[in-house]
Amino acid sequence: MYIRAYTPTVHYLSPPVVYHEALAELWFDPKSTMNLITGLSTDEMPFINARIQGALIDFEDHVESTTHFSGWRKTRVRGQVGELPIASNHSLSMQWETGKAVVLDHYALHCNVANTSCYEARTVPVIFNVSSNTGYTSGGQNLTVYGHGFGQGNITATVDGVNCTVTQHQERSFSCEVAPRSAVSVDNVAQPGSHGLRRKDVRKSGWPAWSHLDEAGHSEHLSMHFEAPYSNGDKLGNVMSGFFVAPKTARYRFYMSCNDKCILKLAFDSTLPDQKTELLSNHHATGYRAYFGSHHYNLISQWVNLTEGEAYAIEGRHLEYNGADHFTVSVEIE
Ligand SMILES: [Ca+2]
Repeated sequence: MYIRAYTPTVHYLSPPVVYHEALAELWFDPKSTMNLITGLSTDEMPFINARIQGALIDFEDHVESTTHFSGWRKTRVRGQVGELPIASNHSLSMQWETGKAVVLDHYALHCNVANTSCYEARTVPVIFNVSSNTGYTSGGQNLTVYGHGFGQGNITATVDGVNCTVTQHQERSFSCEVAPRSAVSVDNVAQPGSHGLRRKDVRKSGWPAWSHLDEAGHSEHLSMHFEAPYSNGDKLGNVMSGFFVAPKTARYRFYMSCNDKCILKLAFDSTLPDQKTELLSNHHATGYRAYFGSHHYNLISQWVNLTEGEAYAIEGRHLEYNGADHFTVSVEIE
């Protein structure tokens, strides 16, 4: 096979679904191109830029003129997503002095279960804050929602299942009027909501333990897929929790990889989110997204029967001592 030594390749964006100000990692291979790069000024990067559709990814805090990317292997760079129009399908690009990188769509392209919608990157609106967390059953309250991505309109808003009629919208906020509700909202019950998982980021000064993951007072983040940020530090842990909504009534099995240790739990009964069963437990460091080849590790679950539209509580727990770290969970539909 003929391989173009000076054509870098882009593998994928992780996560592929992003929102304004989200951090994302672009995985690529510079091939031999780094060998051609000399004499960069201090405000330059080894590559010229990377974009999601037309919009630049901001690498200012993550890449310097002296940053080295090893060739002929998959490497990555972390950046912040800028002001992007909301769209279900954006393309990725990465510009080098030698030209544009080739985007490898057998890695980069993601599709829905029906294979009717595919994308290299998808942008979604994000909510950062709402003007009130409480209201009245009589309705009529005017609510302002702050975030990004509301400029295009076409917004359907509900508050605890009740319609909220949008009265005005702009890029960073929209307002809506809450309809009456027949009863007071139920409190302290886990409820499947919008896309993504809650990621609790636990940092310790000493070696982390499983019990530390249940302590209060750690930062929380929205994760758009079941993967912790790659190479995120030492002496840390992650708890990733949310609901898996089965897209079809079928058998599913889950895959897990991590460095250093990880556990995956699933509630087989969608009405009992607190009763989770341990699906996978791995106490060995694996390669990044490396589910295969380590047959003595517990990385692939048994098949489980799940029902279309049901939301099953799922939770991943991860510990990192030092050195490399990563944590990924994937799913297969039979
Ligand atoms: Ca490690």
